[in-house]
Amino acid sequence: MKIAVIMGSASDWDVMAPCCTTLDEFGVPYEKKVLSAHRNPGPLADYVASLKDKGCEVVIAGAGGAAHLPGVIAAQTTLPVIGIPVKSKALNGLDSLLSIAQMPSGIPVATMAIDGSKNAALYAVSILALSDSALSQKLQQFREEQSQKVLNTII
Ligand code: RP5
Repeated sequence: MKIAVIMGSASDWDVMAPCCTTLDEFGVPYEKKVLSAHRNPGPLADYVASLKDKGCEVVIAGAGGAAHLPGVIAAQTTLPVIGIPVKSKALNGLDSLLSIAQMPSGIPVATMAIDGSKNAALYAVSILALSDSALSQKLQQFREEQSQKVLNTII
């Protein structure tokens, strides 16, 4: 697998599903896991430690509320980590967004939009495409098709 998709709770799945669908569309092998930074700190650490040996090159992590999951993962690996702030009930995801975006200097997390899991997949694909010319061509084709859809829109 090339990408680990980690979410803090099964309740995040509806938001994370478009990420997995997009990775499927690009044919990128990934593994998805539910692991909470605060409920499963030990198993999370073990899983993060196992990623490089499995061939993982990018981690995508979605969490809501006090969304420390992406930062906790980034603290334990030099793999690039992409964070998805999941919309929360209490604060509509502003808490998740700020928790993920405001990482202290030294441990970066690339932060997507609230519920922006499709873009997380596309960003991960663009990282992998740097060293995979077939994937790079697929990404270019995706962009061209997306552009054409807009140009073909009749209102
Ligand atoms: C976070 O708390 C999860 O990522 C989820 O977005 C939120 C609520 O989790 P549950 O209480 O539904 O398990 O850790």
